[in-house]
Amino acid sequence: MENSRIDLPIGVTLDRFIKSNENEYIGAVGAFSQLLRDIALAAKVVNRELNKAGLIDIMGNAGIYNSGGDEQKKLDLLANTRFIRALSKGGEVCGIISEENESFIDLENNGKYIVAIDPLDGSSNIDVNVSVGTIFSIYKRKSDFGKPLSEFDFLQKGRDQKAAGYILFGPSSMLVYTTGNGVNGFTYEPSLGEFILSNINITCSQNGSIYSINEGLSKSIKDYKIINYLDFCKESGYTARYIGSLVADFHRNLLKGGVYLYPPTNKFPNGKLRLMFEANALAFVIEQAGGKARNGEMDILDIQPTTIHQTTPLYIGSSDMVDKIEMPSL
Ligand code: P6P
Repeated sequence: MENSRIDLPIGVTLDRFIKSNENEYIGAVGAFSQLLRDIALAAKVVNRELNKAGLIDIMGNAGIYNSGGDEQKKLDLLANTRFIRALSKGGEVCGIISEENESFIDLENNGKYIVAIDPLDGSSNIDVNVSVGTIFSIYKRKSDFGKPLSEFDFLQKGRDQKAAGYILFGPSSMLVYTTGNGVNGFTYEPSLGEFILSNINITCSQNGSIYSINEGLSKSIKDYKIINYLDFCKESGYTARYIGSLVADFHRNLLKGGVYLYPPTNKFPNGKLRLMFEANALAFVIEQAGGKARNGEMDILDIQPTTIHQTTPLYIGSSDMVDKIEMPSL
């Protein structure tokens, strides 16, 4: 589809950008625009709470565990509540799946859209004031209106996403998203309470020299292609950068070129990252920016999910770097 985007200058607000490009969202009649606004609203609320996390008792563990066995942080639960509340009130969403909830949430309304969300990824870093992020995917409902939702509505391939993106809560907070027509970034201006267009049509360089992996896992990686690739990176003098927050590592690699790897390990034989809550959204963004996202055998976006919380190996970033990872011998 030719780029139907209306070119807008740096400095316009997210609201203006969404409104000006509403024609992209076929059949949206404003519903899709409102959904994007609902996500931005929740992001502003979470941003405010993260900024004062050190001052009020919302850090640390909540003493409960999510379905993936991760100990939930108080801020995980707080962010989850904020996004679910904003999406529920907006009325455009009929169902939600969240990394923090075991099963899907049927909002029992006639909303057109389904949202998959990781409300606060990398939250183990928040207690030490390191950047964290929210990752979201938007799909169309598949079942007929008026019928109860089922897993069928949620287990959609990443290729079927209508939009996807992330919010990076960092030195400055950013919302980066795509609707399948390029990738744009909006920087949050707290004094205005607005996300402002700051990065137009972001593209990921075809190659790069930054690789992101938890090197502490090296002894538990069995795939020789990954071991060979890590040796290649070191022999090539690449830079190792690993923040431990996927959104932060992904965003740096998107802007500077690079690749993030989370291969199968002894502890996570199918990979650690969630297909529906992390990999699919970032795979949509990276492909729209000219990069690649693979699981070692196929495009992430072509994986047919079988369970809501399934995990996947993830190799994502500059296309030439991702290609090299899968080469049998370098
Ligand atoms: P490890 C955070 O828990 C996360 O999901 C990603 O944000 C991050 O890249 C990865 O896991 C870190 O995992 O095993 O290196 O601590």
